Amino acid sequence: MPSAAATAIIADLDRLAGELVAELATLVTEQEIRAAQARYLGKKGRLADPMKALGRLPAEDRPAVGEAANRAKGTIETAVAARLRGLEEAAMGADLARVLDVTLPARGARLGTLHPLTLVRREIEEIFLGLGFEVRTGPWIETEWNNFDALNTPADHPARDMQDTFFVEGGRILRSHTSPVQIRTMLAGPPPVRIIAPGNVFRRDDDATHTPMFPQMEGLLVDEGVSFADLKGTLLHFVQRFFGPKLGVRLRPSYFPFTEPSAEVDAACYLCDGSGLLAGKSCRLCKGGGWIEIGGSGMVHPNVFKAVGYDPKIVSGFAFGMGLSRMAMLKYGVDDLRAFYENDTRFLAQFR
Ligand code: 2NL
Repeated sequence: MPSAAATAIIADLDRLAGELVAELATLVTEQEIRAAQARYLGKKGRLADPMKALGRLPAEDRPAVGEAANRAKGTIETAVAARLRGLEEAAMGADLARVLDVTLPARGARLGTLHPLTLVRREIEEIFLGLGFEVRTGPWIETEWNNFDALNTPADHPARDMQDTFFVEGGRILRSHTSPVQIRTMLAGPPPVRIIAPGNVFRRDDDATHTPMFPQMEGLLVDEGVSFADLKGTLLHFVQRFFGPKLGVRLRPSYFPFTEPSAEVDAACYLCDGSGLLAGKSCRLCKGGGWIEIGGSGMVHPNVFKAVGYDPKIVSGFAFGMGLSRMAMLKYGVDDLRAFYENDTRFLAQFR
């Protein structure tokens, strides 16, 4: 028979274990459960006092109280382990219950589109590559000599004014046309030359119809016996490939310092087929004239050949230039130049 003191300790241990088991049922997190375990089984936990009392009991009481102490510890540890396992299983269950439909088709990656000015440049490049021209490019920052002097443009020409051209440090300028590319090409080697020079050029203009930077494309062909008829035939081929197979070309007398004779280039209006009439009314593209202006052209001025060391008595050549934004506006029916530079993808993604 255990003593009364032993019986009281045994009852204490059993009661404490029962209390913890009851408390465990109300706890939610692993942290709370482990804290409760420590509150009972820890060094200064609630089971510490009855355990100390065990040491002061007479030897004959110790086995029964020791057994009760082990039982209480076991009960607590088992209950804590069961709760922790329950938590783990609940977490695993939640993970498994997550719905992941792997048969759902993926959202397709949106493909970008090429800028309309890039599309137009490439299309024009293809046409001239087909005629045996090469594509050449050059730097944006140029010498005044490459941009003006070599092109027979006198020192007092308005284009050379600070109001019209961007001057940068060191006496250089932002090229105002791509002609310096042709000058560099001729300086670099003998004729024949058949090149087109696409690229951005810069002028001090900024309003509804002018941007300070705009893309241009020039062409140059130099050889022996090149005539004005070769110029017109080349432009006619270009217009028919770019705008439509039956359309004509019109050359109107004009003036550029670097060509003589010089001509503005018109293409027959592709919208009204050159008639100026659309559904009985004046064509909205050519305004009834039947022609649309697409650029300038001419026979290379002898002074340009002299500047690059070609002999104008032996070689002749033609050159032409066009604005790529104008080509894109005509081709795609865009009526506001600024749309090309606003980076609004609702506009840009329409071209492919
Ligand atoms: C236009 C007019 C033109 C040229 C560009 C050129 C280049 C050399 C020699 C002679 Cl290296 N000419 N280029 C000639 C005539 C017209 O462009 O309206 N461009 C948008």
